[in-house]
Amino acid sequence: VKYQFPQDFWWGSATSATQIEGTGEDDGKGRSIWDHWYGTEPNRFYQNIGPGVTSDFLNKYKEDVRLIRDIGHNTFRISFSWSRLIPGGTGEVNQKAVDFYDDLIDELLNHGIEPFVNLYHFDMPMALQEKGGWEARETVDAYEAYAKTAFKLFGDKVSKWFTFNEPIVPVEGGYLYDFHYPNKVDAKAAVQVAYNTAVASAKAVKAFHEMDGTDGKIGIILNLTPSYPRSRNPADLKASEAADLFFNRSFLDPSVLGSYPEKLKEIVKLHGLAPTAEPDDETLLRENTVDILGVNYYQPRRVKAKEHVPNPDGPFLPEWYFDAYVMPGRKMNEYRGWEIYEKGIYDILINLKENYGNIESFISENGMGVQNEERFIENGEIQDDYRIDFVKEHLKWVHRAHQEGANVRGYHMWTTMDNWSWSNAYKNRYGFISVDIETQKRTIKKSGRWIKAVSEAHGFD
Ligand code: BGP
Repeated sequence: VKYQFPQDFWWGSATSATQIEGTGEDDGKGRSIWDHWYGTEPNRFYQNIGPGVTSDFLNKYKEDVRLIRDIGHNTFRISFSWSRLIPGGTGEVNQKAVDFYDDLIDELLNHGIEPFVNLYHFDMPMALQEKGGWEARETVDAYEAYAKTAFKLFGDKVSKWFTFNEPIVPVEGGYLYDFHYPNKVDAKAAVQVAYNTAVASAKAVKAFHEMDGTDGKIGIILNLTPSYPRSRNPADLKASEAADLFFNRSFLDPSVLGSYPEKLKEIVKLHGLAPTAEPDDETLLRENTVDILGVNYYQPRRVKAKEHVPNPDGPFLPEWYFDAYVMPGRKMNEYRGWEIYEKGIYDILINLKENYGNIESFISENGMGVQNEERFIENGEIQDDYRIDFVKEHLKWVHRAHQEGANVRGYHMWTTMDNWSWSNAYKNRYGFISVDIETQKRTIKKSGRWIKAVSEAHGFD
């Protein structure tokens, strides 16, 4: 085997509750912001199709666990739906949800698959959103209580926990660029939301480490979009550094190093955006950094100096500091409009090695959404060679980073089986396993057979 990975490398894929479970009837789930947004307000997204039934994991999980075993996974990421477990956001626990997650975890363990559990994947309980969501400090307390409940219920079976998936995305989507509920444009709120999320994460880390008899690990999952300047000109370099501060280091530094970059604090202060904090927060953040980091990597960010000075009377956006652009001639996933730059994954891992204490990490998402994959069916199987190539080319760079000493422990693709997506519904399909949304029939794609062979050989040629 030319590209050999360690015997204990984690091979798997990732999912999230809202995207796979389906709401379920009579199961006591409270509403999340997604149920609300798609259920009661028209929104501007793809055909206005909400998460409703999606891939019906709630009912199909036993069959799905067998399929996950059939594609050779030794690990698999789920998220808990906060509003399923605690319908009101705080208070009473929903026993049906406990039974569901408990049985799912048992099922995975019985099939030799280690569950990775993420506590929050974009899905704020509506009951808490109505009281301000992440803008409100009470939500931090509610989240801490939720995390403790989850650890208490499942801490004896689950040993890999994650506090958040891509916490910068709800900041951008909900408070800057209008693609998540509550879809405002308000930089002051955005900074407060980011800050409260980081504090909530540190509180969960602290609670986990203080729990009796746990030998598990707790981490955070960040979407890192490495910033590449157009040139070595000081203005381009500065612009690129700013983008990195806003979109990567805003969570990477507090989560892994325990403090915010000074330059980011300066910018935030300069614009009068400093968040409201509590006196103990600084110590809390410093003392409760994560054990492990999940890296979601989809695309790089190409950055150049601003060509036009922004209007100082307009609302503040990070783009006051840089222009993003698409580099001509680059490989693109045209379905999503994202550049494909495989070396980015290596640059991230080397950066973690050199500047973040070589923290234990894994690739927690990387993948390729493609439209109308039925086109590629031959002998009843989707021939997704493009996905195999995509994963392989990224894995080659992961391999190289590992060879050079990066502490990377695994690779999870987005996603296991085709599912609903936040703003594109079912348009782009990402799975190793296809799902016919009408009939709920599952079929393993060629890439599913391929990843099984890779995990069995611990690598590929
Ligand atoms: C990540 C999210 C996933 C998933 C993925 C694919 O940012 O963590 O939940 O949706 O992106 O992106 P999309 O579904 O928007 O094409």
